[in-house]
Amino acid sequence: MKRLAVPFLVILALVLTACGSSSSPSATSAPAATKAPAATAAAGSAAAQSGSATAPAASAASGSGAPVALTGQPIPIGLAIATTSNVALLGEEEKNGGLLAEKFFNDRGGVNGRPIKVVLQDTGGDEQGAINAYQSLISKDKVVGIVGPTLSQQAFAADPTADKAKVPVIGPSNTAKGIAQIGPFVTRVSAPVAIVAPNAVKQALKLDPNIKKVAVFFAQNDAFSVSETDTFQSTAKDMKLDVTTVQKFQTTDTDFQTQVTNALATKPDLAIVSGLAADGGNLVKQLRELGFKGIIIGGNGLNTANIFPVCKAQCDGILVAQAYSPALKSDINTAFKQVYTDQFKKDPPQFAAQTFTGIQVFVDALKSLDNKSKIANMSIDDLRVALNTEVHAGKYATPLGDISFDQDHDLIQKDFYVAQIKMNPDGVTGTFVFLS
Ligand code: 1QQ
Repeated sequence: MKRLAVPFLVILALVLTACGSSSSPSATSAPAATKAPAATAAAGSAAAQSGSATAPAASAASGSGAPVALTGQPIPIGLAIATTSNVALLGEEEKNGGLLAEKFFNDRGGVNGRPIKVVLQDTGGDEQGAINAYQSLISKDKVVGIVGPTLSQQAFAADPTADKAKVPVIGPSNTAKGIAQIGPFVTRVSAPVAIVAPNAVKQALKLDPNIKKVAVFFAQNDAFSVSETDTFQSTAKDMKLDVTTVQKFQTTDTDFQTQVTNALATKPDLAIVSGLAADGGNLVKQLRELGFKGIIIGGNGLNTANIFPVCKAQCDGILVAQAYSPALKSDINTAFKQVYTDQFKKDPPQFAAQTFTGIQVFVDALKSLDNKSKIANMSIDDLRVALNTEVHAGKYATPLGDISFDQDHDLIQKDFYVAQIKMNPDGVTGTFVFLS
């Protein structure tokens, strides 16, 4: 297979290049939901890399009732994530993990000898962009399933579209409460914040057992941030900490002087920030600039090295709970880590690992489905429905550890960690150092 797949993909790439058909309509038309000047450069560089991998799958153009594809043609799997707007600070790592999965699994024989094609569709940072991307993947590319979108805020808007069309969705980074409840075709490989986030508070208390007073900040226009702050606030109360203030902001905000000043007046020992990368990074920066010396916990929206250009040296010390550790010992994680570090010269971050895992779950489920009844003989509609059932029923050995899905088709995952950002003396580069 290895020998067959590579020339085939090369030919496919040449044909697509010659046809000039690699553009992504929703990429350009989706309005950006978030804008923050401090992150523009970083978001811009992420955007500049996008668009190269969108290739309409030649296989399934024959209408929804026809067999999904001719033998030997790649199986299209959608990847609907943000590669433009400030949300690309998070989506860029998902793109890396998702596209790497295509080659990784094709090098290992694809789906019982048939290659997959990961069809990347940019969602931009807002809800409508995600809906557009889904519609294009479902109707034009005829994907068997979708890994996406980047934000829970987008999932609540776009996943119902896939659910109605009976197209299975696996959320790579949708951690808010209620994602699996969107509908029977929606699941995720991103553990909910309710399970992941409390680990960061426990770690903060280990580092400083004298913490008593907590200032909490959250982005009120973002579903994940609202869900995460709920978890952080109840964890703090469960641990007998005093939440002295709850400060709200918007993911589009760049100036947090008012919130920070209000919070500092309550003399907190710990600050907890639930927002996205650009706003969250700027808020951390301003907390330090205005004199906050205590520990800062960043939520999942700050879980990327792409915040380094935003908060720079002031990112140092931020604690972030993790649903992935590059140090996990397993065959699949060792192999994944190897190919990732070969390509990107650093350990895989959580969002890359989760997106890789989303593609893997589809590949593994397609294989086991094909072993039971040949998928080449199925209509695309039947295949999507059967694949959804297969996804929810399976057990998977992934870079995130062993995972499966519960009776509500939500994720079951065992291992969680906490990392701390360590900035280098240059104030620009840094790493996530795993503490537990
Ligand atoms: C969500 C998240 C984001 C911070 C992931 C990028 O966890 O929206 O659910």
